[in-house]
Amino acid sequence: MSDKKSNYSANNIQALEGLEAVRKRPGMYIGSTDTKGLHHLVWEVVDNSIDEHLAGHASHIDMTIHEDNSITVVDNGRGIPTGMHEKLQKSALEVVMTVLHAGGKFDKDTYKVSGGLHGVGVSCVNALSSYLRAEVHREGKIYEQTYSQGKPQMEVKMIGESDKHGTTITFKPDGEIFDSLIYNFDTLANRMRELSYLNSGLHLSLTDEREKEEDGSFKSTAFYSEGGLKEFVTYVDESRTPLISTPIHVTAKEDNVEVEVAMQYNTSFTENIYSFVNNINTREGGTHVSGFRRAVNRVFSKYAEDNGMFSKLKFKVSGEDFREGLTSVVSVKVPEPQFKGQTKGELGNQEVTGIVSRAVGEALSHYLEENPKDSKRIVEKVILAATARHAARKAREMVQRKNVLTGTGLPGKLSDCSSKDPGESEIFLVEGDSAGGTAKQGRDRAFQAILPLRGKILNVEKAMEHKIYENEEIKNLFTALGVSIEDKDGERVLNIEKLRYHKIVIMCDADVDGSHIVTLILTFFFRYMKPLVEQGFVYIAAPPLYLVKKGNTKVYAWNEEERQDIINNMGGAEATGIKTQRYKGLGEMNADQLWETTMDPEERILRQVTIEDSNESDRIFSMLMGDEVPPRRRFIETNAKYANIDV
Ligand code: 0RA
Repeated sequence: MSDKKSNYSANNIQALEGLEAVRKRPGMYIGSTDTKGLHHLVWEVVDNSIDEHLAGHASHIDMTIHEDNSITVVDNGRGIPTGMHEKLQKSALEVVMTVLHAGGKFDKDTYKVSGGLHGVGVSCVNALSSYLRAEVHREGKIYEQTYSQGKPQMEVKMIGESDKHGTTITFKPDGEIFDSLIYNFDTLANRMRELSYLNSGLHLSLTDEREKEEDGSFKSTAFYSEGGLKEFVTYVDESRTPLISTPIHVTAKEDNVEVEVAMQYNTSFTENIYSFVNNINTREGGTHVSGFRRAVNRVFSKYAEDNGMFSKLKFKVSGEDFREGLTSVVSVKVPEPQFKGQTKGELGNQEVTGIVSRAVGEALSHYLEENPKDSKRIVEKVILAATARHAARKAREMVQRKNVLTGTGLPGKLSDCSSKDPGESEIFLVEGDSAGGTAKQGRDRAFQAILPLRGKILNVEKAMEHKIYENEEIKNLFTALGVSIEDKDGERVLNIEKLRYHKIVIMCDADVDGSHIVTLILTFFFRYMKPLVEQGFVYIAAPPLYLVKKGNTKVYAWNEEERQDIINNMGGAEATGIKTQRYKGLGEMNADQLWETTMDPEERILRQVTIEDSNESDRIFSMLMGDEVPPRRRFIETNAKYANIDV
């Protein structure tokens, strides 16, 4: 067997299960069969290619979306082994592609790091594809095998000679399994950009054969980062004003755990931590994030105390104050990660806390010693944060105490529903008092509450925290919803135990001003009530744009295409007694119309707000609502053709 010399032998593969299990319960292996699951297939393949990069063998990963929504991933790694697997008497390639859990994760020594959350192997992708073709360039030869629903359609075949090495996988997701088969360019591109920052030195490209540019070439994009996470923080902080000249960058390795951290202070008031374990975003943080925070608190406290910088303060500086306006990316590579938490998005390995804390602590201490000017700036900002937090807390307590004193504490502007069951209750946040009045008449008061909001609510991206709690509209929101912010070990947490409605519906005009107001409200939810968004309680109402009338027949249309269809169905051109009314605002509808089209659960369209990609959402919010104008203009120019920004 020709694989003898390499450190891998085909026999290391442990045969586990057949692929029928995957087709029977796909959700168990890839999470879901919606578009999320569809995209998951791509990352399963790419994970393997990245592992080749981490093992020092691959420098390029090129992805193509074909016209029929099949995907090709090409890497220049070692190539999947093709030698004979003695126990199974099959080519290793066939074993990797058709036996569950076999792909790449045979034994711990073959790979330093293997995909954490994904890591179910390319065989899963094979099982869930109507067609898959693997091409391997290895040891001077080209090999091929094709499959259908995971079953080989031929023996592994040698089809030519090659002086290259690597693996090419083409697959078409199975329509019997997935609800949607359409790939989203931006979803793939965003993750590839992230992967390029997380794996410096790796070239990634994406080509979309479904779309042509003006010059006739296919739409495509490429990512490459030399500076890694240092460039990542600069990218996510594009719209914020930096406080220090360059990001602080930490790299270290201890006990086979690799640590890379980059941090930048900016003039904003929010903390942004992006954390990753083996390239996978850990949304719920975990031991690596704890280690990072511990080091930041420890080192900055000591530095400020040693230099007498906190001596005049009348209150304690909390951990949160050290991280206000801090954007950081914490990435660790751990050989055997353990994930826990609701969505398995939290790292559990205890040993990692100390390793990250030591690495970051040491690097930060050095940094503070060597950069006295920047260090002083940071500490001054921390003192400002502590002072502001002190003021915010007082403002918050005032608001919350007042509610207790005035009995129910519900805002006067709220027209509440009769039901007290949050599960069936809805609240409509309506732009302006007049539309609020119409909504109040039109609603079903049994389960629908109305809270009118004054025109443009405060832009929280630009305001100091205590100003936010003093704002009338925002106070009303907190009390109407029944949620409050509490201090827990010096951290702010949103208490939603007493949430009064499980549907919070933002209802604004379908015009430019209306979408601006939606964005302002969403920014507020994203920054101050994120758990409500994460748990799926926030929705956007979609009022119709047109009413088409012919005699006594009235039909609503939500876009131009629908309007045309309706007109055609009514028997032709507008000129024959058919009339179209364009609704510019909610105010132009009467109560019955608003109920029929926008509020009636049987008829209405609600868009649920989800945080598909938390990092990208954060960047977009800070760009749309923050200080810096050029990135905002660029964003609006490039996205102008999409009328709605779907968060
Ligand atoms: C099994 C073993 C080795 C590599 C791979 C699988 C592998 C899988 C994929 C999937 C896409 N690209 C890939 N590249 C490699 C180790 C090979 C060795 O030790 O020579």
